[in-house]
Amino acid sequence: MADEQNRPKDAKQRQRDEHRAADPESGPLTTDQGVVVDHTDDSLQAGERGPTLLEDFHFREKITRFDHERIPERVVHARGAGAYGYFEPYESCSRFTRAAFLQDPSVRTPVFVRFSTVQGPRGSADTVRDVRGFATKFFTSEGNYDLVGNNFPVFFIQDGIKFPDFVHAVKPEPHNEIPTGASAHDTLWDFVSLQPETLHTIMWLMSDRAIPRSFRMMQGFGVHTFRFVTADGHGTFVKFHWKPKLGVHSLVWDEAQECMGRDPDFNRRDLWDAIESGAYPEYELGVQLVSEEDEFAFDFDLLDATKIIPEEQVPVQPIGRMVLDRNPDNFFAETEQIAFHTANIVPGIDFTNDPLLQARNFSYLDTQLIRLGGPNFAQIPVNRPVAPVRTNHRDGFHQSAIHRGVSYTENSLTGGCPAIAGAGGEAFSHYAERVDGAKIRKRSPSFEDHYSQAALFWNSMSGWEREHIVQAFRFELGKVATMSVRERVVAELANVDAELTAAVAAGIGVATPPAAAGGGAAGGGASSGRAASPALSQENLPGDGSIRFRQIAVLVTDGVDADQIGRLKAALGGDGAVVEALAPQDGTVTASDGGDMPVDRALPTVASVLYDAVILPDGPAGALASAAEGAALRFVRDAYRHGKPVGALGSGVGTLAELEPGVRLAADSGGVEVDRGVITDRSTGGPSQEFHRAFASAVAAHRDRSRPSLRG
Ligand code: HDD
Repeated sequence: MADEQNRPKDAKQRQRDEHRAADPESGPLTTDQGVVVDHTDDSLQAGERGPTLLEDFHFREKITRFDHERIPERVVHARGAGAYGYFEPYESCSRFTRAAFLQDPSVRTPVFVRFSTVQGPRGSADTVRDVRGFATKFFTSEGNYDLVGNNFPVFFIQDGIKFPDFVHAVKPEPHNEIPTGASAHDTLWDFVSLQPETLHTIMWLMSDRAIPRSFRMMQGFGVHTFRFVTADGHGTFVKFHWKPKLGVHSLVWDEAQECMGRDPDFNRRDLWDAIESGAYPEYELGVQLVSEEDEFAFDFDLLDATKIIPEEQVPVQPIGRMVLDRNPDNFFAETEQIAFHTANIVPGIDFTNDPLLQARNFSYLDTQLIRLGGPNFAQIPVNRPVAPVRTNHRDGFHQSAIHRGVSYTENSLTGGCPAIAGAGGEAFSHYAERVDGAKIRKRSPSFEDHYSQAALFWNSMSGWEREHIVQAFRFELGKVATMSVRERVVAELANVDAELTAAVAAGIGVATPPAAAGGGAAGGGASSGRAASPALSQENLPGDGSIRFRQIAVLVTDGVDADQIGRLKAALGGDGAVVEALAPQDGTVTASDGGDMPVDRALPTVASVLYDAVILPDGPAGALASAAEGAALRFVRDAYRHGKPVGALGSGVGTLAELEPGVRLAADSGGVEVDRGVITDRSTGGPSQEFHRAFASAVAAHRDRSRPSLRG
């Protein structure tokens, strides 16, 4: 926080200063009217044991204000967490867009990003299986630009008119409001089974992409094909990609489920704490560009939001980076009241006729009107553009501007102001796309293929990713009570891949249907063509090798070598990781030299699922196992079976074998050994540089995929 005060402020931060409420330390408690209050713990009453008096304006105001604290939560994406930061382009993008914030590498544009889950209410757990929202508001010099994306590049439906149907299906069942934050129930899968267009995105939902380890470790996508427009009016189709510097990493389902109980705020806390500690999340913005001449060069329609443009076909060009470096001051004022709108665009960026996008362009404004209680929500500090605002809009609920002068165009009384800029120059002008056609309510035939890209995704997955997808389908469909729904979903899967279908069917008590001829491929579903896009596999998104703000547990007990713990903390902490000493109880442990060593946390208050890796340091072998009464044992076993890096030093290697008898240890070579993410060094004194390097690179790689327990 001290750092925050010292850093130079951008235009948005300076604007926030203007709106910050009076500092509580600057004087005594007052009413909303500024009247100083003498006492706030007893209401005004007639006599010591008498009734409360209506004239107690402080009491009435206090209770009324409390009664009115809640506003409607977002109908979707209710649970979220956000942060401020900045975006800077690598170089001028003037060749394909005139957008001012994409011109000058020396200009930083302030941003606010809100990450979210979709299905659950505001109080639901973070680590549910769900799409994650990734919405960015750029406070550009030409007005606010909102890129309201997700961590999947595709969406469940093709036309926004189906959005209420989809959301009603995925939300909890209407009669009992179960399940919270989960898609594993009949209505969602009934919808899926009847709407083949959902299938591609369902493949993403069943993959580990739907349970990210951290908002700092997931991609973001604009999903739709948008349009870049140059200063001379030339248009280029564009898809937006955010790529996290730390790589794309996920939880495994077992961990995700346990996290919901151990820390329902797992992702929110990670984002907050990382920023507080100075480990600022960073993402690279990339674009896929398609010239207008190539609009029909693909075997899918660019306007169909259930399709990606494979990166192997159109490479992603990096154009800039975004860093999130400030937490909000107040969750409600900022993260809850931020209002995104897909139609908030700036000169140089425009829409396409994607029917999903067109519907969104109506829905987001409409939803803010009800959620934020009227049309003046752009005046709420978090939403205010840093560009000047001069409109003829007036009045309405919660008007906070004191407008002067007349409010119509044209006028002669205020000198014709605000002036009309006219076409060209700084004004936004809509891209002059030629459109003509009959009014019809009909899906374009070019949107018809629902299977090829579902299969492309499946074909692009590594072995472990496929196993996790099969397990996810089995879990979700196994929760569906209606057998005919299970059967219909499996019949749909038969259009994607025969192996996938058989594996899912076998787990949910459904007969494997005959292989479908879907996608034009006889016998094996659309996957038989075996087209693959390596860019889709998380295996190929390792990140920059950094372990910034990764959480590493060191299990300690009496007799531990305190100097070794200090060296571990220095070495891994030097890489940006958080290293915590966990002991059976809080306070201190007695180190081998007889001194007290502080403990960071008591083992029973935490769990392996909250850490990325664990180390068993040198110390009396077995002491930890007996002293921790099972907490250490469970910690190490969970870490091991979840494929996390496990390190052991000196006699800690013996403790590891005692706690997890299933562990495979390499033969003692007298130095550092690495076997499937288990890094050991039986010599005393360490950690050596070699151990440090091997352990840090295992943490950066996130997980060893070959552990038998992870293979299902
Ligand atoms: Fe949406 C919120 C992303 C389709 C209607 N959506 C919302 C948020 C994100 C997305 C990230 C949360 C914004 C925030 O943090 O405040 N939505 C998407 C993506 C879509 C998509 C990537 C498909 C490509 N959405 C979509 C459709 C409709 C909506 C088709 C309606 C026709 N979405 C909404 C909404 C929400 C919303 C009801 C709820 C709260 C809000 O807008 O501000 O208007």
